[in-house]
Amino acid sequence: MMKLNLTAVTVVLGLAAAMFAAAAHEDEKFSAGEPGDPKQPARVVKVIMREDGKKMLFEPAHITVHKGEQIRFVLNNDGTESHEFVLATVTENRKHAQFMKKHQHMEHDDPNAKRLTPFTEGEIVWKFTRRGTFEYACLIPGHHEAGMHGTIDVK
Ligand SMILES: [Cu+2]
Repeated sequence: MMKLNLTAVTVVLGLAAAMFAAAAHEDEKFSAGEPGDPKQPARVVKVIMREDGKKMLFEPAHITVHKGEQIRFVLNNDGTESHEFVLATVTENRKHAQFMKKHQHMEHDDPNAKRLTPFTEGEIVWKFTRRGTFEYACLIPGHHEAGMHGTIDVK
């Protein structure tokens, strides 16, 4: 009887933790702006993801855009590992990176993020509606630390 109760409590706690984790991930706000409209004109910005020895990087690592501008990010993974491009504030990306360390299976399918396997290309259309400094980063564990981040200044 005692054992049964403990099992039930464990299951309930586990379920609650999983629900909380899912909610935390889905409740993302897009501080960097909003998903773009692919039918509207957009300035194309090419971003390459690759490794260089022990380093991992984005090229370019700095982009300037104007408030209200829509950008079509054309992402190319020229590396030999999977990489991702996650657009958010620095704080949001740090929190998200911590979350991903605990949930390594997690893959992004959000409008502000794209994961690419080696030698593939992808796109994100994004409208920058707020001034400020935002970040694009690869949140795969170890990649940010290896240098995989860049900044976007919205003026
Ligand atoms: Cu990466």
